[in-house]
Amino acid sequence: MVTDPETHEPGSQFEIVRSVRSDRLLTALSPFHRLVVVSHINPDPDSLASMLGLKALIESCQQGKPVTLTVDGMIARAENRAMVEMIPIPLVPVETASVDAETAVIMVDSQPYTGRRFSEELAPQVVIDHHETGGDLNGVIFQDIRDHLGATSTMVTGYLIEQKVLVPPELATALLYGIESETTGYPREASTLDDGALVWLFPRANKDLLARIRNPKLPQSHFATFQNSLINAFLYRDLIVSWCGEVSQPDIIAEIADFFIRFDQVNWALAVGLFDGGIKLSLRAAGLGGRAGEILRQVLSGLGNAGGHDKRAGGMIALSDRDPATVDPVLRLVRHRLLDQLHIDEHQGRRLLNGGSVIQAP
Ligand SMILES: [Mn+2]
Repeated sequence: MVTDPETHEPGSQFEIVRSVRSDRLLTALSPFHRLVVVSHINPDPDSLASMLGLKALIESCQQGKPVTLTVDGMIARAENRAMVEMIPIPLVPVETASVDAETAVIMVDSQPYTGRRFSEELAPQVVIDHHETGGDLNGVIFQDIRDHLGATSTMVTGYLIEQKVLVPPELATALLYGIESETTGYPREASTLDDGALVWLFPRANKDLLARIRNPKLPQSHFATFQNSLINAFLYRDLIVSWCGEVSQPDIIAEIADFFIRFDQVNWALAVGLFDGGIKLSLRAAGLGGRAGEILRQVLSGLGNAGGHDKRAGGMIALSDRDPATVDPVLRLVRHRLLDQLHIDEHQGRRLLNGGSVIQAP
């Protein structure tokens, strides 16, 4: 029997007249004639798949209602680009989306006023998210915010199951990858609902397509950033800090943090890089009760924005210019505050790697 990832009840005896979340979502949307879906900047597979799933839900349950999916920033990581190249996701730049009194804005995988968007101009009527970073929900008529879940795609999969919407292989693949990309790394942040959704989606997904999304070709800049991050990695007790320098795409900072948290001598990993007029940071915590989101918020307090969960967090600091005289003091302050938060003595720092021999090409 299929377990419903939304309620986690297999064919429950409570099925009588229970109003499920997707019913309330659809009721909230029914007075509107058009829908625009927005997410955070540089959308990841979870937000892209959630948008695609909502489009399928609305097109099935409120037929004829136009649904516009928008993109803010860039789709950068090779896996994410592969996903949107192989699964047609009709995205328009968010600044071209027009909204009137008959249009509802749905925000997925983010909340208003959390510093995760370029503009707050499109105020949502509906917010569907799993982040702990609370936003300003003024004027929101339907919200489904469950921060114990690993992915927004899990919620959207639940809606599709509740409404018995046909999920074609490409959509199942997108939702599966949306959940998987948020929950596969270690430390893992997923709930039984995420696992239930993965189990439901797997037989419906196109596994060849999934394999191609998971393993895209990588540009030369990817390896250059890894080289930089290894050369400039410093150990402070059980924390590793990697200064990646200028990066060619913003998502690689999270990949570097995921890479270093696997080092067997650390419980914490911070990756920092410069991208597009700002500093991007990713923090990982390997241990139990890591509080990564809370710690990064403290570290960036007054400097920028941060958000995330206990084990995985990200943040951004805007810079007025790229002069080392501007950048270096900020980086020093970030390191100082993080060491302070983790009660680590600054003098313990040492390079992860020293030298290494360059061999002549044979
Ligand atoms: Mn997400």
